[in-house]
Amino acid sequence: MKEVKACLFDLDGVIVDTAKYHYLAWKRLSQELGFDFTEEDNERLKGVSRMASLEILLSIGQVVVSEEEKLSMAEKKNKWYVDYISKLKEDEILPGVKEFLTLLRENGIKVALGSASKNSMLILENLKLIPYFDAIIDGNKVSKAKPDPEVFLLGAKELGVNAEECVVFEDAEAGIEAAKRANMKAVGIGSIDVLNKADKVVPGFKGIRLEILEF
Ligand code: B16
Ligand code: MG
Repeated sequence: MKEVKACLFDLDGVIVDTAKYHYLAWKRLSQELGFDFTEEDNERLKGVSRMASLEILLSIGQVVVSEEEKLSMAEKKNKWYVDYISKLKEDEILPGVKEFLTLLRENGIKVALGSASKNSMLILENLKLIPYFDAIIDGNKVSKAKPDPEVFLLGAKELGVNAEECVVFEDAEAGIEAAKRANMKAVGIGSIDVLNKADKVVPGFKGIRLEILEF
């Protein structure tokens, strides 16, 4: 491939495991609605936008509500979620992430966030990671959810690089698809069984070197 000029990172599941806090908040909502929501069910919400996640949750519980009620449920869940992530500390950054971000900076490779979350600024602030990013693209800036490539294309645009010069790090299938549709290389963080459409898959960032960017 062309020389790599930028790396784009998903947030939840790549930089920090916020999925557990999403789970606790969705579970609380399901209990209020009178059904159970399991950790296995929660897998279906990874990388999915807030409103789409609510739709999945309601379908699991076979609950039918008006659009207005959906908005107030999503707001309620978000308040509980924000309570959790307000307490996030730097030690929750996933192993090796900070070291890899530092390595990229030292080698002149630009860094952007490409997340579906509308809470990404709060999370990055609490993790003290803002200075590591040259651009932050999140759920507040895009209208189309992954697997649409919008979030990553906007990232490349804000960084002033071409899509073919970007590598995306993602933990969700929809995110890998978004990267491929954007004409970028995709590194899956997690298991090859789930992320088999990625160009490479690694379990995490611990010990990762710049060679990961060679394709
Ligand atoms: P919020 P990512 C995604 O983050 C999460 O994986 C997904 O579970 C969540 O519903 C979505 O953000 C929206 O988050 O409710 O905070 O706006 O993986 O794209 O970084
Ligand atoms: Mg993710």
